[in-house]
Amino acid sequence: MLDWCTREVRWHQEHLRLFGKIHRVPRRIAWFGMPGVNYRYSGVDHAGCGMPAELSCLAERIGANHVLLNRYRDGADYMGWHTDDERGVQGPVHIISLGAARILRWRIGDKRASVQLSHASQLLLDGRVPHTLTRTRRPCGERFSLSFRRLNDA
Ligand SMILES: O=C(O)CCC(=O)C(=O)O
Repeated sequence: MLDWCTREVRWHQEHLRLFGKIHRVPRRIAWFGMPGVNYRYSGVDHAGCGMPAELSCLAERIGANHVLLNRYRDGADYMGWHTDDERGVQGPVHIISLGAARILRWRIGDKRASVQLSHASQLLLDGRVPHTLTRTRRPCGERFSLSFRRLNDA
């Protein structure tokens, strides 16, 4: 799967508009979903055009119909604080990690916690919980995350 992510997946550099300014998203992304399934976040559509064979077995077992892939090229790539409770998301998000280990932090009320996501680990996350994949200054190889979701069909 790591090899497939590195060699076969077509990665995109996304840009988001925040308070009228265009920002480069600090990671690369790709997505796959069943036709008719759209994951919209930060005002951008990520519509499904089919699930590749490499993901379909896992997606079926998890009960997901959409997968967002993130590519963190090194420790400078990250994902800021956010929730995954957009309209149409059903159940938890399943995050599978590949490659370098990175820290995911979350907060519930005033309580904060973190976990190291190592290669081939799976994390189930309640999408209402704010979380972040932080930057790191220590030397760090490439990491991929595959986040599987069940979304309402269009
Ligand atoms: O890369 C990660 O593990 C975090 C992924 C994530 O938060 C998301 O896809 O919403």
